[in-house]
Amino acid sequence: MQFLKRNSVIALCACLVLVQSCRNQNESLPDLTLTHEVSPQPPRVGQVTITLRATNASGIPLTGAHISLEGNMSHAGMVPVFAEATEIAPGNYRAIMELSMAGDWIVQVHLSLPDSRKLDHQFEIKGVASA
Ligand SMILES: [Cu+2]
Repeated sequence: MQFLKRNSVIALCACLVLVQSCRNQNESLPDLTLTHEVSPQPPRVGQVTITLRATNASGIPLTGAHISLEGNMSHAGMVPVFAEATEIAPGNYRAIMELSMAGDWIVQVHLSLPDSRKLDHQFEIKGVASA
């Protein structure tokens, strides 16, 4: 019995540590889901359309966010490209980004909500084909 008790105390501690590390990762916005879509697929050099959808944990659209994007290539020595997203439907944001070279791109999304909470999110557009 004593042994069981000690085990459950250890298990509880482990849980707390896990929860704590999760919280730290999402500290700024625990309640936000951001999904992205890139078209055309497969992507080509030139203009790509990036559609972002921001919702809270219950799937309610987050409206009125300001979203700016920065595209960088995976290799050094390139000038980044920038884009601003506009809200096309509640919680849906669209940006046109000009990909200037074939290869792998990394897109950083800087989102700020009307209540001034901020989130940085990053995704890749891999294998952009030459035009
Ligand atoms: Cu490049």
